[in-house]
Amino acid sequence: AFVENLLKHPIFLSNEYTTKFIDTTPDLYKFSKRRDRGTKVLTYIADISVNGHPETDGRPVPAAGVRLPKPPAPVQDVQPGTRNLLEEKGAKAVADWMLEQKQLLLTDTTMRDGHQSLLATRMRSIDMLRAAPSYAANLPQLFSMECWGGATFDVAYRFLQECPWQRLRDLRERMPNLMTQMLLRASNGVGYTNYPDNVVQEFVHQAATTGIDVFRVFDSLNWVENMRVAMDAVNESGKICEGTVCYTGDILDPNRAKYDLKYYVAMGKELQAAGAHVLGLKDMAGLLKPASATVLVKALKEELDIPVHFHTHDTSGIAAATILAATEAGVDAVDAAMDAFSGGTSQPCLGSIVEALANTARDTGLNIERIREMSDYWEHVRAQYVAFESGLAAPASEVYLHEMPGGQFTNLKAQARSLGLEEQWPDVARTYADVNQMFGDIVKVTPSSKVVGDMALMMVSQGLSREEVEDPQTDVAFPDSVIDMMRGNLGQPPGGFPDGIVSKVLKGEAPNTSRPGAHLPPVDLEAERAKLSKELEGFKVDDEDLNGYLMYPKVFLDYMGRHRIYGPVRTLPTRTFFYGMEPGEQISVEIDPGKTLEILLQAVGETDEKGEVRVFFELNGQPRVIRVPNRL
Ligand code: BTN
Ligand code: 3PY
Ligand code: ZN
Repeated sequence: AFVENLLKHPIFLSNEYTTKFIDTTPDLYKFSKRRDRGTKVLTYIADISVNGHPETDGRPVPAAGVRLPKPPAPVQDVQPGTRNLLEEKGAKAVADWMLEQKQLLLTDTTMRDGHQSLLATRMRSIDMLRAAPSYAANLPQLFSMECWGGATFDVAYRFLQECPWQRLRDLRERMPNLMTQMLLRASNGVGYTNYPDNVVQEFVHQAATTGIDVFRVFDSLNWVENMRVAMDAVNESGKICEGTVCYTGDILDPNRAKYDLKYYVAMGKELQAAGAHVLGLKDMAGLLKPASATVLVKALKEELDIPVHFHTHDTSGIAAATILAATEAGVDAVDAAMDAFSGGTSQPCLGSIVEALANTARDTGLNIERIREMSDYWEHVRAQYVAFESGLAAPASEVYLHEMPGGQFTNLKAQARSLGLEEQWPDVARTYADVNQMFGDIVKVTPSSKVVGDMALMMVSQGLSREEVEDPQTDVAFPDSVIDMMRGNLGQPPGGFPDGIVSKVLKGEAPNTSRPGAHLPPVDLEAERAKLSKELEGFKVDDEDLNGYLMYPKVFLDYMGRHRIYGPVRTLPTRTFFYGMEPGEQISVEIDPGKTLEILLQAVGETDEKGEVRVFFELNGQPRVIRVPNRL
């Protein structure tokens, strides 16, 4: 029964989050269609003020003074940046320009991987959008702003009750001179499974239309065959295709010969031939050591004609040394997070890299004072999200043992805690490494990393060793994600999965070793649009909505259901969104450009016999009473 429960545990069901409220109160859903947006937002504030937000319940609370942080003032008019070059001369010209530059080019990851790796991806659009104009004015030398894709897409709908497309559109508008960058999981889109080819193509075209300039495309098993559809779509859209190799193992360790220097150079060449303008070198766990970086970057620079863009995580605490080694070896661009969002499972510290290279041949040209101001803003933003801090207090050399990606490390720790396995964390880490070997030593990055994590948690919770799992005599109930991967539904790792584990997991069923997209029938897009529109009672479904629905049907529908009740809650200050308001508190909320609501919460009444609470507001000076159920 324990296994049953474990496999049915919400985390295994890919974090599906059901809102009991809507399920049990369908009337409210219908009723809400007719309400105005102001009333909807008041309903949300009333509900959270009375019942709290389910996601911050029992978690640390921000300090009293933390309200709406103020971004640095723009110090000059917006100067031309990389985006202008892309618009004027095209993707190839940007790549050529990168090769000609002496300075190290920097991507700021704060708005994507920074908070994905430190705050469980919970940063809300309002905190990004307020900073965006200051980036455009004060830091026009940045190579790009990583601000979209990866886990941010579904977290926006699922947990933040906002539309990821709108976030992108708004950011694009506020940073007209800077290239936006996204992380795309190739055939897995921004999801956890392979999608039909036309779904991937549509998604890429929409992302390019809404505002992405640089697409970092990777495959979670480093299978180039599985990346072509996405890469071709990027190239068709005229945007920058950063074909990416994921780094694992250690090229200098003779015991990890599967992923040696030759392997990476060969994959780099394959990606160049497949149409990559830039080679992404994605070290998602932060395993590339300084000495290995020297060798690897030098080889890639010698063997390839395209620029190299390096991404790493500082989990081990040594990533800055690796960045400097890569810089010395001639890497063209690197990723870093603004100081307040750097270090630990996130990227290394942007300001420190700028300082370290000042007055050297690779001086970044970025203004350190502008960076400090920006980081000060981010520090205040981060303080609003203490509920989502992982509490990782120090660097962890253990990462070289388990090889968990930065974004997974703290997540898996939290999952282990919620399963009562916190004490056994070292065991989880060792088992994660064992599972990797049992699966044939694979690249571990979303979604393959989730599969390894599911398996490791299952083994530790049941006290199963690798030997027992592999023993044909023991009966093992494998997690669905493991069965799915062994069937070939995520594609193939180099050399394939080991026969023994495949037949044990599939109980003799034959796996599929060809590209999953080759046998997934295309989706009839207009039929899906019509179906969705019907489901939403005639709502006009635009291309962005359709693409969101195709990635995550249930998540999208749940989002739309809540949207009808609560309206544009993305415009609320982060403190209000997660904690509601205190009696006597007043906030300004710009629900549409130029349309601001002044909201004062006057008092919260007693719970009546129907179990409802009346919450008393003033909205733009007019009294308003909102009734919400007391669900505590
Ligand atoms: C989400 O589900 O995306 C985040 C939380 C929004 C849920 C709101 S909180 C008030 C109301 N009560 C629920 O149980 N759900 C909604
Ligand atoms: C993602 O796919 O979300 C990642 O960040 C992988 O590193
Ligand atoms: Zn990363």
